[in-house]
Amino acid sequence: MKRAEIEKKLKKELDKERYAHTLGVMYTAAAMAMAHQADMEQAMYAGLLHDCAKCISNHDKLKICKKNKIFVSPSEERRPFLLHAKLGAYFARKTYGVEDKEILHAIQVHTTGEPGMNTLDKIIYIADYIEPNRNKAPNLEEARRLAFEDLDRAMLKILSDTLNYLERKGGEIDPLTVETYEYFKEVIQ
Ligand code: DGI
Ligand code: FE
Ligand code: FE
Repeated sequence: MKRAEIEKKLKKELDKERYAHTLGVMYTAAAMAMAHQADMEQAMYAGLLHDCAKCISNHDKLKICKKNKIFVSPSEERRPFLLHAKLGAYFARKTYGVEDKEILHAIQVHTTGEPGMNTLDKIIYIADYIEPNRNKAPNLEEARRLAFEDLDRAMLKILSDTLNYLERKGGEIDPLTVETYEYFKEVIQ
């Protein structure tokens, strides 16, 4: 599907704020791709589709995974919202016709991250956090600056702030989020 077609369909699938966020991530990812010599088209498709499964109910998320034999980890079973990343990759392929494995992977890991993430994965993870409609996270200014200077340092900053936030609010932390944080700590040393 062409990007314009996908945009039209997503506008119906997502609520207003989520759609605005989606466009914000798409254009932020495009700018980051320019800054880091990455593929701009891939960044735009991944940004546009990263939250395509966000507005499905938790009940339906689990149902769709079981029906299609998509693996659900114990952590995802307890917090089905995490599945919107995995399901996003699934629908990007099934419904929106994306075959590019790198785009699908960037969508798949956009919420927890993953050790060994590649440049496109990092761009989407970071763009999701810093796009212009976001305004609640602490240290956004620093994350926004790092995003265009050093992807690994931006990842570490965002992961560390996310873990702090989850600890404060008592949210259960997915093992993958911690592993990703440990990975970037190693990378930077
Ligand atoms: O879908 P978005 O809201 O655009 O962004 P996202 O997919 O990165 O999800 C953001 C939320 O996910 C944010 O509130 C932090 C939360 N999150 C990230 N890793 C974990 C997590 N929540 C829990 N409970 N456990 C995690 O490991
Ligand atoms: Fe998301
Ligand atoms: Fe998002």
